Amino acid sequence: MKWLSDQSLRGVVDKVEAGERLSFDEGMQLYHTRDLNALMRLANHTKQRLHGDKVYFVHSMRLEFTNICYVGCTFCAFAAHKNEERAWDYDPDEVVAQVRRRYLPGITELHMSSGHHPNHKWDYYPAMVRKLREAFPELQVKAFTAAEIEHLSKISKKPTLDVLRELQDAGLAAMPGGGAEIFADRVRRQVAKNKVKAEKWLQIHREAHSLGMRTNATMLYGHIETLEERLDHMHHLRELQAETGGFHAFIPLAFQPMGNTLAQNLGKTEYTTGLDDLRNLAVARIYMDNFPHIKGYWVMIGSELTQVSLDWGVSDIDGTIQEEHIAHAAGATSPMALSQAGMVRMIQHAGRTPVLRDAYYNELETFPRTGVEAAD
Ligand code: V47
Repeated sequence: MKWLSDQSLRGVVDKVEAGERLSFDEGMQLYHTRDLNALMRLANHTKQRLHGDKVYFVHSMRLEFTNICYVGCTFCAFAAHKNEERAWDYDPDEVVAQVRRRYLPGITELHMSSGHHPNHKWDYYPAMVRKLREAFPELQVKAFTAAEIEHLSKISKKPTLDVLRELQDAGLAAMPGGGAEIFADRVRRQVAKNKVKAEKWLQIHREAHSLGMRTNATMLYGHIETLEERLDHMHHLRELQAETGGFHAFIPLAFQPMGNTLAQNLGKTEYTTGLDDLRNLAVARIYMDNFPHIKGYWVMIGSELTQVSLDWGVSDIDGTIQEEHIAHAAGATSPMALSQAGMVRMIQHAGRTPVLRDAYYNELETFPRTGVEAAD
Protein backbone atom coordinates (compact mmCIF):
# COMPACT_ATOMS: atom_id res chain seq x y z
CA MET A 1 0.00 0.00 0.00
CA LYS A 2 2.17 2.80 -1.31
CA TRP A 3 -0.39 5.45 -0.44
CA LEU A 4 -0.42 4.62 3.28
CA SER A 5 2.09 6.74 5.19
CA ASP A 6 0.71 5.98 8.69
CA GLN A 7 1.50 2.28 8.95
CA SER A 8 -0.41 2.01 12.27
CA LEU A 9 -3.58 2.32 10.16
CA ARG A 10 -2.90 -0.95 8.32
CA GLY A 11 -5.42 -2.95 10.40
CA VAL A 12 -8.07 -0.25 9.90
CA VAL A 13 -7.48 -0.21 6.15
CA ASP A 14 -7.88 -4.00 5.95
CA LYS A 15 -11.16 -3.84 7.86
CA VAL A 16 -12.59 -0.96 5.82
CA GLU A 17 -11.64 -2.66 2.56
CA ALA A 18 -13.31 -5.87 3.76
CA GLY A 19 -16.45 -3.88 4.70
CA GLU A 20 -16.03 -4.66 8.41
CA ARG A 21 -17.20 -2.41 11.25
CA LEU A 22 -14.53 -0.51 13.21
CA SER A 23 -14.10 -0.61 16.98
CA PHE A 24 -14.15 2.57 19.09
CA ASP A 25 -10.34 2.57 19.36
CA GLU A 26 -10.00 2.22 15.60
CA GLY A 27 -12.39 5.15 15.17
CA MET A 28 -10.16 7.21 17.46
CA GLN A 29 -7.14 6.27 15.36
CA LEU A 30 -8.90 7.96 12.44
CA TYR A 31 -9.38 11.13 14.46
CA HIS A 32 -5.70 11.22 15.43
CA THR A 33 -3.91 10.19 12.25
CA ARG A 34 -1.85 12.74 10.33
CA ASP A 35 -2.32 10.64 7.19
CA LEU A 36 -5.14 12.71 5.71
CA ASN A 37 -4.73 11.10 2.33
CA ALA A 38 -5.49 7.69 3.86
CA LEU A 39 -8.47 9.11 5.73
CA MET A 40 -9.89 10.59 2.54
CA ARG A 41 -9.34 7.38 0.59
CA LEU A 42 -11.05 5.24 3.22
CA ALA A 43 -14.04 7.58 3.48
CA ASN A 44 -14.35 7.75 -0.29
CA HIS A 45 -14.03 3.98 -0.55
CA THR A 46 -16.96 3.52 1.87
CA LYS A 47 -19.03 6.15 0.07
CA GLN A 48 -18.32 4.65 -3.36
CA ARG A 49 -19.23 1.16 -2.09
CA LEU A 50 -22.64 2.48 -1.02
CA HIS A 51 -23.47 4.94 -3.78
CA GLY A 52 -20.89 4.86 -6.54
CA ASP A 53 -20.51 8.35 -7.99
CA LYS A 54 -24.00 9.50 -7.04
CA VAL A 55 -24.47 12.57 -4.86
CA TYR A 56 -27.96 13.45 -3.67
CA PHE A 57 -29.67 16.80 -3.15
CA VAL A 58 -33.26 17.98 -2.70
CA HIS A 59 -35.29 20.91 -3.96
CA SER A 60 -36.36 22.17 -0.58
CA MET A 61 -37.70 24.97 1.51
CA ARG A 62 -36.89 25.64 5.15
CA LEU A 63 -39.29 27.38 7.44
CA GLU A 64 -38.92 28.24 11.11
CA PHE A 65 -42.49 28.94 12.23
CA THR A 66 -41.37 30.61 15.47
CA ASN A 67 -38.13 31.63 17.09
CA ILE A 68 -39.76 31.98 20.49
CA CYS A 69 -38.18 29.44 22.81
CA TYR A 70 -37.76 29.06 26.56
CA VAL A 71 -35.08 26.36 26.59
CA GLY A 72 -31.95 28.53 26.68
CA CYS A 73 -29.35 26.36 24.91
CA THR A 74 -26.06 28.22 25.25
CA PHE A 75 -25.01 27.69 21.60
CA CYS A 76 -28.20 29.22 20.22
CA ALA A 77 -28.44 32.73 18.75
CA PHE A 78 -31.80 32.05 17.11
CA ALA A 79 -34.12 31.85 20.13
CA ALA A 80 -35.96 34.96 21.27
CA HIS A 81 -38.18 35.90 24.19
CA LYS A 82 -41.76 36.56 23.11
CA ASN A 83 -41.51 40.26 24.05
CA GLU A 84 -38.44 40.88 21.92
CA GLU A 85 -38.86 42.86 18.75
CA ARG A 86 -37.08 40.17 16.72
CA ALA A 87 -39.49 37.44 17.87
CA TRP A 88 -41.89 35.92 15.34
CA ASP A 89 -44.64 33.39 15.64
CA TYR A 90 -46.86 32.17 12.78
CA ASP A 91 -50.23 30.54 13.32
CA PRO A 92 -51.06 27.58 11.02
CA ASP A 93 -52.69 29.83 8.38
CA GLU A 94 -49.66 32.13 8.37
CA VAL A 95 -47.40 29.11 7.95
CA VAL A 96 -49.36 28.18 4.83
CA ALA A 97 -49.17 31.81 3.62
CA GLN A 98 -45.40 31.90 4.20
CA VAL A 99 -44.94 28.71 2.19
CA ARG A 100 -47.13 30.12 -0.60
CA ARG A 101 -45.07 33.32 -0.65
CA ARG A 102 -41.80 31.40 -1.08
CA TYR A 103 -43.09 28.49 -3.13
CA LEU A 104 -41.24 27.52 -6.31
CA PRO A 105 -42.43 24.78 -8.68
CA GLY A 106 -40.60 21.52 -8.10
CA ILE A 107 -40.04 21.89 -4.36
CA THR A 108 -40.69 18.57 -2.63
CA GLU A 109 -39.29 18.87 0.90
CA LEU A 110 -40.48 21.38 3.49
CA HIS A 111 -38.08 21.26 6.44
CA MET A 112 -39.40 22.90 9.61
CA SER A 113 -37.90 23.08 13.05
CA SER A 114 -38.39 25.87 15.54
CA GLY A 115 -38.31 26.86 19.20
CA HIS A 116 -40.12 25.33 22.16
CA HIS A 117 -42.94 27.86 22.31
CA PRO A 118 -44.25 28.44 25.84
CA ASN A 119 -47.92 28.99 24.90
CA HIS A 120 -48.90 26.98 21.84
CA LYS A 121 -51.31 24.17 22.61
CA TRP A 122 -50.89 20.68 21.20
CA ASP A 123 -53.63 21.15 18.55
CA TYR A 124 -51.55 23.87 16.87
CA TYR A 125 -49.03 21.29 15.60
CA PRO A 126 -51.14 18.63 13.84
CA ALA A 127 -53.36 21.47 12.52
CA MET A 128 -50.31 23.07 10.91
CA VAL A 129 -49.26 19.83 9.22
CA ARG A 130 -52.83 19.15 8.00
CA LYS A 131 -53.24 22.64 6.57
CA LEU A 132 -49.92 22.41 4.78
CA ARG A 133 -50.77 19.03 3.28
CA GLU A 134 -54.19 20.29 2.14
CA ALA A 135 -52.75 23.42 0.54
CA PHE A 136 -49.67 21.71 -0.98
CA PRO A 137 -50.34 17.96 -1.38
CA GLU A 138 -47.03 17.51 -3.22
CA LEU A 139 -44.95 18.87 -0.31
CA GLN A 140 -43.38 16.31 2.01
CA VAL A 141 -43.23 17.77 5.49
CA LYS A 142 -40.02 16.94 7.38
CA ALA A 143 -40.50 18.59 10.74
CA PHE A 144 -40.11 18.59 14.53
CA THR A 145 -36.86 17.47 16.10
CA ALA A 146 -36.90 14.90 18.89
CA ALA A 147 -36.49 17.83 21.31
CA GLU A 148 -39.69 19.38 19.93
CA ILE A 149 -41.48 16.02 20.07
CA GLU A 150 -40.63 15.74 23.78
CA HIS A 151 -41.95 19.28 24.29
CA LEU A 152 -45.21 18.32 22.51
CA SER A 153 -45.49 15.25 24.70
CA LYS A 154 -45.26 17.47 27.78
CA ILE A 155 -47.85 20.02 26.64
CA SER A 156 -50.26 17.37 25.35
CA LYS A 157 -49.67 14.95 28.23
CA LYS A 158 -49.46 12.21 25.62
CA PRO A 159 -46.65 9.68 25.35
CA THR A 160 -44.12 10.58 22.66
CA LEU A 161 -45.18 7.56 20.60
CA ASP A 162 -48.76 8.90 20.43
CA VAL A 163 -47.49 12.38 19.53
CA LEU A 164 -45.52 10.89 16.65
CA ARG A 165 -48.42 8.71 15.50
CA GLU A 166 -50.86 11.64 15.48
CA LEU A 167 -48.42 13.85 13.58
CA GLN A 168 -47.86 11.05 11.11
CA ASP A 169 -51.64 10.72 10.68
CA ALA A 170 -51.76 14.47 10.03
CA GLY A 171 -49.24 13.98 7.21
CA LEU A 172 -45.76 14.25 8.72
CA ALA A 173 -43.35 12.51 6.35
CA ALA A 174 -40.06 12.43 8.25
CA MET A 175 -38.20 13.92 11.20
CA PRO A 176 -35.08 16.10 10.97
CA GLY A 177 -32.04 15.28 13.07
CA GLY A 178 -31.76 18.35 15.29
CA GLY A 179 -31.63 18.51 19.06
CA ALA A 180 -29.00 15.78 19.31
CA GLU A 181 -26.15 18.24 20.00
CA ILE A 182 -23.61 16.01 21.84
CA PHE A 183 -24.97 13.08 23.81
CA ALA A 184 -22.19 13.01 26.45
CA ASP A 185 -23.54 14.25 29.78
CA ARG A 186 -20.57 16.47 30.57
CA VAL A 187 -21.17 18.56 27.43
CA ARG A 188 -24.95 18.37 27.38
CA ARG A 189 -25.16 19.82 30.89
CA GLN A 190 -23.21 22.86 29.72
CA VAL A 191 -24.78 23.50 26.34
CA ALA A 192 -28.36 22.19 26.49
CA LYS A 193 -29.21 21.41 30.07
CA ASN A 194 -32.95 22.06 29.73
CA LYS A 195 -33.34 20.13 26.49
CA VAL A 196 -34.29 16.51 25.83
CA LYS A 197 -31.83 14.08 27.45
CA ALA A 198 -29.69 11.88 25.22
CA GLU A 199 -31.52 8.64 26.07
CA LYS A 200 -34.88 10.24 25.34
CA TRP A 201 -33.63 11.70 22.03
CA LEU A 202 -32.62 8.19 20.97
CA GLN A 203 -35.87 6.67 22.26
CA ILE A 204 -37.99 9.13 20.24
CA HIS A 205 -36.11 8.23 17.05
CA ARG A 206 -36.51 4.53 17.91
CA GLU A 207 -40.26 5.13 18.21
CA ALA A 208 -40.45 7.07 14.96
CA HIS A 209 -38.64 4.22 13.19
CA SER A 210 -41.10 1.73 14.73
CA LEU A 211 -43.88 3.69 12.97
CA GLY A 212 -42.06 3.43 9.67
CA MET A 213 -41.02 7.08 9.78
CA ARG A 214 -37.46 7.74 8.61
CA THR A 215 -35.36 10.28 10.47
CA ASN A 216 -31.97 12.02 10.45
CA ALA A 217 -29.38 12.56 13.15
CA THR A 218 -27.12 15.56 13.75
CA MET A 219 -24.11 16.33 15.93
CA LEU A 220 -23.12 19.85 16.94
CA TYR A 221 -19.33 19.97 17.03
CA GLY A 222 -16.51 22.49 17.32
CA HIS A 223 -17.24 23.95 20.78
CA ILE A 224 -16.33 22.25 24.11
CA GLU A 225 -16.57 18.59 23.15
CA THR A 226 -13.58 16.25 22.97
CA LEU A 227 -12.89 13.95 20.02
CA GLU A 228 -13.85 10.98 22.22
CA GLU A 229 -17.20 12.62 22.89
CA ARG A 230 -17.77 13.08 19.14
CA LEU A 231 -17.06 9.43 18.49
CA ASP A 232 -19.19 8.39 21.47
CA HIS A 233 -22.06 10.35 19.89
CA MET A 234 -21.57 8.52 16.58
CA HIS A 235 -21.33 5.23 18.44
CA HIS A 236 -24.77 5.65 20.03
CA LEU A 237 -26.25 6.44 16.64
CA ARG A 238 -24.55 3.48 14.97
CA GLU A 239 -26.00 1.20 17.68
CA LEU A 240 -29.53 2.52 17.21
CA GLN A 241 -29.21 2.23 13.45
CA ALA A 242 -28.11 -1.41 13.87
CA GLU A 243 -31.31 -1.96 15.83
CA THR A 244 -33.85 -0.12 13.64
CA GLY A 245 -32.30 0.80 10.27
CA GLY A 246 -34.49 3.93 10.31
CA PHE A 247 -31.94 6.71 9.78
CA HIS A 248 -31.45 8.27 6.38
CA ALA A 249 -28.54 10.60 7.09
CA PHE A 250 -26.04 11.78 9.66
CA ILE A 251 -25.31 15.52 9.58
CA PRO A 252 -22.41 17.03 11.50
CA LEU A 253 -23.28 20.68 12.30
CA ALA A 254 -20.26 22.96 12.59
CA PHE A 255 -20.61 25.34 15.55
CA GLN A 256 -21.30 28.93 14.41
CA PRO A 257 -19.74 31.16 17.04
CA MET A 258 -21.58 34.51 16.88
CA GLY A 259 -24.25 35.97 19.15
CA ASN A 260 -24.52 33.06 21.58
CA THR A 261 -23.50 32.77 25.23
CA LEU A 262 -21.41 29.63 24.70
CA ALA A 263 -19.06 31.48 22.37
CA GLN A 264 -19.02 34.55 24.63
CA ASN A 265 -18.24 32.49 27.73
CA LEU A 266 -15.47 30.67 25.92
CA GLY A 267 -14.14 33.93 24.55
CA LYS A 268 -14.27 32.07 21.26
CA THR A 269 -15.19 33.57 17.93
CA GLU A 270 -13.45 31.09 15.69
CA TYR A 271 -15.29 28.98 13.19
CA THR A 272 -14.32 25.34 12.81
CA THR A 273 -11.42 24.85 10.40
CA GLY A 274 -11.83 23.22 7.00
CA LEU A 275 -9.70 20.22 7.88
CA ASP A 276 -11.59 19.61 11.11
CA ASP A 277 -14.85 19.66 9.10
CA LEU A 278 -13.47 17.24 6.50
CA ARG A 279 -11.90 14.91 9.05
CA ASN A 280 -15.13 14.80 11.00
CA LEU A 281 -17.17 13.94 7.90
CA ALA A 282 -14.66 11.26 6.90
CA VAL A 283 -14.58 9.64 10.35
CA ALA A 284 -18.39 9.64 10.37
CA ARG A 285 -18.53 8.00 6.92
CA ILE A 286 -16.09 5.25 7.90
CA TYR A 287 -17.29 4.64 11.46
CA MET A 288 -21.06 4.87 10.85
CA ASP A 289 -20.98 2.30 8.09
CA ASN A 290 -24.66 1.43 8.54
CA PHE A 291 -25.88 4.99 7.80
CA PRO A 292 -26.96 5.35 4.17
CA HIS A 293 -25.77 8.96 3.93
CA ILE A 294 -23.37 11.43 5.50
CA LYS A 295 -24.63 14.90 4.72
CA GLY A 296 -22.37 17.88 4.05
CA TYR A 297 -24.43 20.83 5.25
CA TRP A 298 -23.38 23.74 3.06
CA VAL A 299 -25.19 26.28 5.24
CA MET A 300 -22.70 25.69 8.05
CA ILE A 301 -19.47 24.75 6.25
CA GLY A 302 -19.97 26.78 3.05
CA SER A 303 -20.65 25.51 -0.45
CA GLU A 304 -16.96 25.45 -1.44
CA LEU A 305 -15.93 23.07 1.33
CA THR A 306 -19.12 21.06 0.80
CA GLN A 307 -17.98 20.49 -2.76
CA VAL A 308 -14.56 19.31 -1.53
CA SER A 309 -16.29 17.04 1.02
CA LEU A 310 -17.61 14.94 -1.87
CA ASP A 311 -14.16 13.30 -1.87
CA TRP A 312 -14.37 12.80 1.91
CA GLY A 313 -17.37 10.51 2.22
CA VAL A 314 -20.28 12.89 1.67
CA SER A 315 -23.12 11.60 -0.50
CA ASP A 316 -25.84 14.16 0.26
CA ILE A 317 -25.64 17.95 0.26
CA ASP A 318 -29.11 18.78 1.61
CA GLY A 319 -31.15 21.24 -0.44
CA THR A 320 -31.86 24.58 -2.00
CA ILE A 321 -33.41 25.76 1.31
CA GLN A 322 -34.42 29.34 0.32
CA GLU A 323 -34.19 30.87 3.79
CA GLU A 324 -32.50 29.80 7.02
CA HIS A 325 -32.23 31.53 10.38
CA ILE A 326 -30.67 29.18 12.97
CA ALA A 327 -27.15 29.14 11.51
CA HIS A 328 -27.32 32.66 10.10
CA ALA A 329 -28.34 34.14 13.47
CA ALA A 330 -25.12 32.59 14.80
CA GLY A 331 -22.86 34.01 12.10
CA ALA A 332 -23.05 31.59 9.16
CA THR A 333 -21.44 33.30 6.18
CA SER A 334 -23.07 31.10 3.54
CA PRO A 335 -25.86 32.48 1.34
CA MET A 336 -29.48 31.90 2.39
CA ALA A 337 -30.25 29.75 -0.64
CA LEU A 338 -28.72 27.83 -3.52
CA SER A 339 -30.39 27.28 -6.87
CA GLN A 340 -31.03 23.80 -8.20
CA ALA A 341 -28.74 24.56 -11.15
CA GLY A 342 -26.05 25.72 -8.74
CA MET A 343 -26.22 22.47 -6.76
CA VAL A 344 -26.07 20.39 -9.94
CA ARG A 345 -23.00 22.36 -11.03
CA MET A 346 -21.27 21.90 -7.67
CA ILE A 347 -21.67 18.14 -7.91
CA GLN A 348 -20.79 17.91 -11.61
CA HIS A 349 -17.61 19.96 -11.17
CA ALA A 350 -16.55 17.48 -8.49
CA GLY A 351 -16.78 14.75 -11.13
CA ARG A 352 -19.86 13.18 -9.56
CA THR A 353 -23.37 12.33 -10.71
CA PRO A 354 -26.06 14.66 -9.30
CA VAL A 355 -29.28 12.94 -8.24
CA LEU A 356 -32.32 15.00 -7.32
CA ARG A 357 -34.14 13.22 -4.49
CA ASP A 358 -37.24 13.90 -2.42
CA ALA A 359 -37.62 13.73 1.38
CA TYR A 360 -38.05 9.93 1.18
CA TYR A 361 -34.88 9.63 -0.91
CA ASN A 362 -36.83 8.61 -4.00
CA GLU A 363 -34.63 9.43 -6.99
CA LEU A 364 -36.50 12.01 -9.11
CA GLU A 365 -33.90 12.94 -11.71
CA THR A 366 -30.33 11.96 -12.53
CA PHE A 367 -28.13 14.54 -14.22
CA PRO A 368 -25.17 13.74 -16.45
CA ARG A 369 -21.74 13.32 -14.90
CA THR A 370 -19.98 16.01 -16.90
CA GLY A 371 -17.48 17.27 -14.38
CA VAL A 372 -13.87 18.22 -14.77
CA GLU A 373 -12.76 14.73 -13.89
CA ALA A 374 -15.08 13.10 -16.43
CA ALA A 375 -14.06 15.58 -19.16
CA ASP A 376 -10.34 14.78 -18.86
O1 V47 B 1 -30.58 21.28 16.79
C1 V47 B 1 -28.19 25.74 16.76
C2 V47 B 1 -28.07 23.50 15.60
C3 V47 B 1 -29.89 22.45 14.78
C4 V47 B 1 -26.21 26.48 16.30
O2 V47 B 1 -32.23 16.69 9.49
C5 V47 B 1 -26.39 25.26 15.65
O3 V47 B 1 -31.76 17.15 7.41
C6 V47 B 1 -24.29 25.38 14.73
O4 V47 B 1 -31.12 20.11 12.95
N1 V47 B 1 -24.05 26.55 15.38
C7 V47 B 1 -31.07 22.61 13.85
N2 V47 B 1 -25.44 24.70 14.87
C8 V47 B 1 -30.70 22.32 12.41
C9 V47 B 1 -30.84 20.88 12.08
C10 V47 B 1 -30.64 20.38 10.71
C11 V47 B 1 -29.92 21.11 9.79
C12 V47 B 1 -29.78 20.60 8.51
C13 V47 B 1 -30.35 19.42 8.11
C14 V47 B 1 -31.07 18.70 9.05
C15 V47 B 1 -31.74 17.43 8.63
C16 V47 B 1 -31.22 19.17 10.36
O5 V47 B 1 -29.01 23.54 14.57
C17 V47 B 1 -30.10 22.46 16.26
C18 V47 B 1 -28.70 22.73 16.76
O6 V47 B 1 -27.98 21.56 16.92
N3 V47 B 1 -27.61 24.81 15.98
N4 V47 B 1 -27.35 26.78 16.97
C19 V47 B 1 -24.97 27.14 16.15
N5 V47 B 1 -24.68 28.28 16.80
